[in-house]
Amino acid sequence: MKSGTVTLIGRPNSGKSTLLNALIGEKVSIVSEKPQTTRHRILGILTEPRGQIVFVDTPGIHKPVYRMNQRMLQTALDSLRDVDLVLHVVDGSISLGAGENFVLQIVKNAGPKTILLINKIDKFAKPRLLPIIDRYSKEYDFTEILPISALTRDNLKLLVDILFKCLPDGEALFGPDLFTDRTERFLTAELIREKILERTREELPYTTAVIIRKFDEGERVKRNLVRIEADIIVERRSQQGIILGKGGLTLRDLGSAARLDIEHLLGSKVYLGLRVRTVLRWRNNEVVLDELELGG
Ligand SMILES: Nc1nc2c(ncn2[C@@H]2O[C@H](COP(=O)(O)OP(=O)(O)OP(=O)(O)O)[C@@H](O)[C@H]2O)c(=O)[nH]1
Ligand SMILES: [Mg+2]
Repeated sequence: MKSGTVTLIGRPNSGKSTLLNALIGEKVSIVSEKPQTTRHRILGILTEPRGQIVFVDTPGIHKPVYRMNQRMLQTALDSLRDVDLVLHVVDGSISLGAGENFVLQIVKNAGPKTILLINKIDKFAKPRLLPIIDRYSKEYDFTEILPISALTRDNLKLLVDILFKCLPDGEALFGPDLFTDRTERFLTAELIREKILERTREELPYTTAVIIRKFDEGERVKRNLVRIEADIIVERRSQQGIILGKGGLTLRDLGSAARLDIEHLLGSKVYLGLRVRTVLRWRNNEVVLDELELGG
């Protein structure tokens, strides 16, 4: 049996969480078209007869301004330690700038063997690939360079085969039915945040957080019902209005979309109560960041 830990690292929006979900076959980590979606270290566990791979999704590497972002960067950096392999995920459809160089430096200094994944090949023409491969192979001796599409699953089977080959022999770390280390409560908050990211623009995705106030499973067995109450945190009063929308329509709409996803996750009916609350400068507030379980 093979067993090992594999960390996904890269710029925001490069497709790490999409890849994690595709590899696991479950929605473990939320995805959006906005950068800085993932804020935590999230495990996705793949168990097969040939062994177990524990994938580690991380926040995209970016210049941190607020304490929240410093914690996110630290979380990503910490996730490179004591792992068997690193997957450096690059968005091949956009030009490579200073941000990518920064990630490359981190990967170079990290220690574990690294595979370069050039993602989103469904989105660009093949001739783009060669210069990217050329540039990266000059910079670092990657164990492998593999073009993939996390969205269309191109080359993912091959990737998993390569990973199982690279990983050491060992016993599985987690039970075969477990696909993440995260609680239902955490995943619920994330699903609500995902719906906010889908429906808001400009600074809202960055200034919003979700805290679960109540996760009542008292009627779960008898009535197949879980009662959940959550606070949507914003930084300014004006942002409260944006989340609410005209006549509360935006909040109602994102609430029902989130509820469907949460019901799917829990396999039960869900009552979801949402409240919008302003907490000034929460992104620099250590107490709030602790409550949100932001590492670093
Ligand atoms: N066309 C295409 N889009 C992709 C692919 N992989 C991811 N995306 C899209 O890219 C966007 C970002 O994906 P995420 O998985 O959230 O990216 P991430 O690297 O986890 O981003 P952060 O959490 O912000 O670091 C989403 O809109 C995805 O649908 C791909 O292979 N092809
Ligand atoms: Mg992500």
